[in-house]
Amino acid sequence: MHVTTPNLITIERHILDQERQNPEATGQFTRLLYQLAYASKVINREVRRAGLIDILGTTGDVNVQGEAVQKLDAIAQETFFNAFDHIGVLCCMTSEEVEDIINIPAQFDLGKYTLAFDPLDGSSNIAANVNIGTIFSVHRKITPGRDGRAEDLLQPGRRQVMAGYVMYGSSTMLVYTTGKGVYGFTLEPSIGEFLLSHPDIRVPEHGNVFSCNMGNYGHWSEGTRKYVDNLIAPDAHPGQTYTSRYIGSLVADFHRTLLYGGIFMYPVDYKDPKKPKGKLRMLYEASPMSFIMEQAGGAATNGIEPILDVQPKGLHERTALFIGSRQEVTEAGEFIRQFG
Ligand code: P6P
Repeated sequence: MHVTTPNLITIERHILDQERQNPEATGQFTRLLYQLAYASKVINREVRRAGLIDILGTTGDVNVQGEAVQKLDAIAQETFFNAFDHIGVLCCMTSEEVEDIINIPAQFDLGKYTLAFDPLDGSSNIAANVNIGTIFSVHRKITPGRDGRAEDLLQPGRRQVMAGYVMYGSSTMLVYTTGKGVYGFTLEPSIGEFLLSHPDIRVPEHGNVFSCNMGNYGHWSEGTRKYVDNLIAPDAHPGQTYTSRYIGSLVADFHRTLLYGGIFMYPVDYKDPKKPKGKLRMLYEASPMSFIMEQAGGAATNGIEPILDVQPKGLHERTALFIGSRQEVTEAGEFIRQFG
């Protein structure tokens, strides 16, 4: 009996198909994506067995954000660095876990791309077995000379050439865009391959889920508070009611918003009116997620302007983020424009 295997499209086959469609491709992108898939599988293995061997808990170190470094963070950071330092595709990197720009070791070739990444976002949720994720963003080098500089990383998100994330949840998914749509791959553990499961993801024009940490409501701007009040007011949206979902892990909250629609927001916090601050980091959280969301037909702003148009000034600068279905993000912006 002839056994037919379903037409499985691995991420490697997808990447090669994309390369074939790009006449000036040099293969650097392909190598980068291959390594992203490889590093994700290694981190996935560590996340899956974290509960079984003693790698939960913290290393005792504190990262540049002042957050306790979870052991899995450290493993994920090392895994990413070791996956990319030698492939001759990057000129420099930046990571949530490392204060300064990460240079490519002298013994390795330099390439024409930069990589910004959060090796394990949402790690404060690890012990509770909540979905966590890896986020990455790629730009082309723009400064002269071979060595990467901060200016190569500090580019508006509109210039990204690739962005994506890996979510370690009930299944492990890798979602990415290179500016030609958004593709989702699900890891088939028995063969160790990411298989195309979500070709051309599109976010609904409107969704009835809003996602934010209501514990911060008292520190938001008047416009943000009025927007949320309006979402839950009984007669504000005839014929539709909004429901609230908040996981507290960006990749998980974002992934649900991408697939189901609605809005995820982490507004500016005015606890200290003289020093309003965002929480999410621009280079390796807001910018890549905004590239993906716009590619899927959605929108992403800081409440005032598109995230992708903002010129970053610091490797770890933070921002407000309103991201999701075009209808909800636009409405939030209208309240903030009107009420501040
Ligand atoms: P809060 C995780 O630490 C993170 O950076 C994002 O993954 C998440 O969206 C946010 O912080 C959650 O912040 O203040 O609601 O716990």
